[in-house]
Amino acid sequence: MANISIIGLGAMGQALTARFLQQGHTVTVWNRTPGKAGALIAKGAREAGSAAEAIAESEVTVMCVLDYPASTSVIDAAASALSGRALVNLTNGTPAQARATAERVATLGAAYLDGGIMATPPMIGGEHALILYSGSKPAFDAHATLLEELAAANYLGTDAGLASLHDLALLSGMYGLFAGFFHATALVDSEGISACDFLKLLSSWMTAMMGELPGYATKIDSGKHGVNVVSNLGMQAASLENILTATREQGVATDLLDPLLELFRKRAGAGFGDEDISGVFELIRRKG
Ligand code: FVH
Repeated sequence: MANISIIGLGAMGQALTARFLQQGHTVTVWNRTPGKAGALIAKGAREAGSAAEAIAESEVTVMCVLDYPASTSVIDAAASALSGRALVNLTNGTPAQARATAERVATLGAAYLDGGIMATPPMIGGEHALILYSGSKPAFDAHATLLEELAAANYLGTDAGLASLHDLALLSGMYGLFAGFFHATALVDSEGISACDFLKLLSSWMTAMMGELPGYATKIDSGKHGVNVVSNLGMQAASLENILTATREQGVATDLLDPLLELFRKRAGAGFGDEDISGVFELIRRKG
């Protein structure tokens, strides 16, 4: 059993603390606003009077607060306590924020692991929860068993920004899926078809289309979008034009798909209409 400190008792911090307590660990908690630890204290948590006091109680501290300005203010306030400790920051932020925090924490003599939580609070400790980590490899190796109690732990490398990069990329994929769902459902909703009824058709279609992604990924990696083309971009641009025309005719907003049609037109207009739709990637990837 380990001593662990948790900073931040929002929805996620509460779930992380509850899981560690359930596993039998000694958990010290601190939250900016007092009064949020009651249920956790009843389960055995100890409440510290400051972030520095919480950090001093344990070899490893898990921080999960709103954003990086919040986590930076905690680190500033508790700077003197960090030397020789490990800080695992599960706060959502950008790769640049994670890298800057890693540098700052290193100057304070602490090991730093950044993390991206791919789970909601009720999922913590369950089989579908995943947390991505990057930063100090020795810290990850030392605490991996403990961290695995929260969620499957996937270590991505020593660059502290990698967990955030992957986290935000996965969330981008999720929002693309949600955007497709919203647009498709609005289209059928315009004729009174319920979202729940339509979802049966849509989800099996989307699952089938997931099968296209390995082929697109291969073309993106090779830069060869003109090989093994089954459904070329020119055809798909015409099809997307139809979708948007029908969308307008049905009185539905086209906002979610307009930018995609712009990219299709641009790529086809540049002479790549016979190539695969994966070529659109060349318009959005980082140049140089
Ligand atoms: N909840 C979720 O579904 C997602 C799942 C994926 C990961 N996210 C990220 O986790 C971070 C915390 O999210 P949360 O759900 O716990 O958020 P809240 O319930 O709103 O709690 C926020 C806590 O942050 C504390 N806090 C805010 N500002 C400060 C500050 N300047 N200094 C210190 N602490 C601060 C706040 O304290 P208080 O308002 O009670 O005093 C809460 O403890 C987040 O990055 C998600 O993106 C969650």
